[in-house]
Amino acid sequence: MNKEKQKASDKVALPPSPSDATISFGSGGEWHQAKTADQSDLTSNLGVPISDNQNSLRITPSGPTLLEDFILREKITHFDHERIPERVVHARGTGAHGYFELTHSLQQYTSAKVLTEVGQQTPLFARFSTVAGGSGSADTPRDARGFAVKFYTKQGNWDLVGNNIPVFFIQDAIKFPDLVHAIKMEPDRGFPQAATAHDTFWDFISLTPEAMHMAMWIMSDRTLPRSLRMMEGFGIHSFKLINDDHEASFVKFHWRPKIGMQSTIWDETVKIAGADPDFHRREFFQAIIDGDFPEWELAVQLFTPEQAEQFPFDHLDATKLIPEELVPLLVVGRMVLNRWPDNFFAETEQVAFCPSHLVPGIDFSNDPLLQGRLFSYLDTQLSRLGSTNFQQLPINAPKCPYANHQRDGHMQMTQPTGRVSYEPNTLATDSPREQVHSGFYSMANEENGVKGRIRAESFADHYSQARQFYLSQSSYEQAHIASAFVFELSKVEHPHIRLAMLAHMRHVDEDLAQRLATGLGIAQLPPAMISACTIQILKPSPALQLIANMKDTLQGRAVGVLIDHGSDQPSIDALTKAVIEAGAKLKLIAQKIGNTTLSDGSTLIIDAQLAGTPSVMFDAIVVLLDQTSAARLSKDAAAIDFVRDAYAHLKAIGIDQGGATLLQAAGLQTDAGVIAIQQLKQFMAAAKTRQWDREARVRTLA
Ligand code: HDE
Repeated sequence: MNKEKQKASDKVALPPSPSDATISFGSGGEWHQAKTADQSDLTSNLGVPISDNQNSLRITPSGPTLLEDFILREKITHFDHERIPERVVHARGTGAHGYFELTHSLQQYTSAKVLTEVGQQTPLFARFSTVAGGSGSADTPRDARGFAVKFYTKQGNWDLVGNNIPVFFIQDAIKFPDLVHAIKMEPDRGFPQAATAHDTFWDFISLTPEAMHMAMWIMSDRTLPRSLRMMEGFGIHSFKLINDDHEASFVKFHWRPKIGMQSTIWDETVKIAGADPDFHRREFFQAIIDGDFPEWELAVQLFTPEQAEQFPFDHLDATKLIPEELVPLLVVGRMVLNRWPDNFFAETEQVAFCPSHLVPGIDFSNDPLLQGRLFSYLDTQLSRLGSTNFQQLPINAPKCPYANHQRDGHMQMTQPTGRVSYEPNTLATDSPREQVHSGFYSMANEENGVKGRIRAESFADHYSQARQFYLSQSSYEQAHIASAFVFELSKVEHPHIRLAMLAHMRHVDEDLAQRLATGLGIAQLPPAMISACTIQILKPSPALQLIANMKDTLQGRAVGVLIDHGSDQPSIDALTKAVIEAGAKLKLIAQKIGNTTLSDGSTLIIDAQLAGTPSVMFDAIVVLLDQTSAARLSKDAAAIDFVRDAYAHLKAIGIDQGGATLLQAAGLQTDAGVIAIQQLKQFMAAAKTRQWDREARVRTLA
């Protein structure tokens, strides 16, 4: 660049944003923003007004930038430190504010006001997450989902930090770092991201018999939720409830989605990850913004220590669940999420959940996994948020009064007054004191016996509930589980790992083991793994199924309608009305966004472009085209994929004659789920579910 040219370019300031109406140009190409009445002055962090936020301080247009420019340095330094360490696990997440309303008092069991004051609304913040991926990973890998709720109760914060699966991989906290290292990207190559389909994960699982029950759950469609508001949540561990008389009972917590559970299927999930990596986050955001508030029931399973003695498993073992048929669920309240955070970082990122955050009337059990978690979360917050004062961040601070003598530390935000910072004292009679009667009470347990690194014998049964889970599933779900195992183990490079998994599966179900062997091209099953105890024959539990427990509703779901110029206006009208009445959303898709002219000459605004909106984004589709458009779209791969995928993903497809032409061009047969749109009622009924019977015709399952 010659000197003349360089000088000219030095003078060119950044172009103004076209959307910003307040921008005006000064002489010589510089520009400044004229302030409107509702804008405040731009200042440094110390309140110094800033006159130029576009140019750094330099000597001559072609000279160096000066170190003296404290405005530049402050801005860049702050920017350099914008990121905090992401969560070691559960890094990818999304959260929302809401409330919990108690509908049934547990007064008999607990003194916790949040569980005894019927009608009381307790504010809360909930965060949902995947476990394995980094914070920038896609929303829809096959993974357990975190389900963490922070209740800001009158008696302090209570964090119920659970998952969408009622059991866990391991029994003792000391194994957690190994599990997580095995699941995450392999350390030498830095992949795969957010996936269990790799050697280190299955190597670890194959050497960890206690993980077999969880392995069945994660290979099921439970790990492919259709929406965050369509999944269950579980506290997993047993906790204790303690009443006013200091009597204890055990409790397990369950969240049940109001609109029921729904899952995607694997091929669809993989395609969603490409089409919209923010699929869950976006859908959740939109539901809240639209006032379609996600809602769950909170239910409890209550049981006495004496009842627990009779269970055919140890409830302190987090790899076990208590079947609902054994201890029924009692619904005690509901959670409604009705406010999106103002700022993702300040709230969703900085929220710090700790299972050790309990309130009076609730206590821990001796579950060794829970016991380890009581240490881990506080410790990890110190590393992530940098200071013991993370509790003072608005999202973490209690909403009830709080006071103590803890002082100072990094980033202390409070400014206590007075000379007393200890207790007891005589110098400040109004300083905080213990609450002997209403304060947190730890259950007076008698513990005696030998100290050691102990695994209880009652924890030795690793296969009975894994078997019960598998045998409780419908044939479609069993086929999905078997196919997921085959998919994952086919990605494993070491054959001995596959064989070890088959050796475990023989205890779950011989037929399942054989299906996996066939799917993996293994001619002969290996001998079964040695089991530390006799495997029990437990009754199947229908409550563990997904399909049978889906609700007969289209609420919260989405119907995609492919139209074009000339599409039939009365059909679109009738369909729109029916979908909205059913509590679902309807999206119009066409080759181009903008306006489309319909059969009657009226125009409609298109919601989304066909090439960028595959049918995986919807629960059911409709194709309404005149014959000219149908002929044109029959030559468009995006349109062919739209219907082919919907068909392969077992969705209801509504068609008119043009739709039928497109289906024919895609080589699809009609079946009970392909419905003429004149039969609107029939289509709406089919849209609520998947066409399970179609599956055997469209895909080879294990
Ligand atoms: Fe966590 N887990 N975990 N975990 N976990 C974390 O805490 C840990 C476990 C769960 O949205 C970390 O703040 C140990 C079971 C959720 O912010 C960390 C053990 C369950 C979230 C941690 C477990 C969970 C976490 C990472 C074995 C289901 C996300 C960042 C003893 C009941 C919460 C953080 C959010 C997060 C440790 C096992 C659920 C490192 C040591 C079992 C939902 O502290």
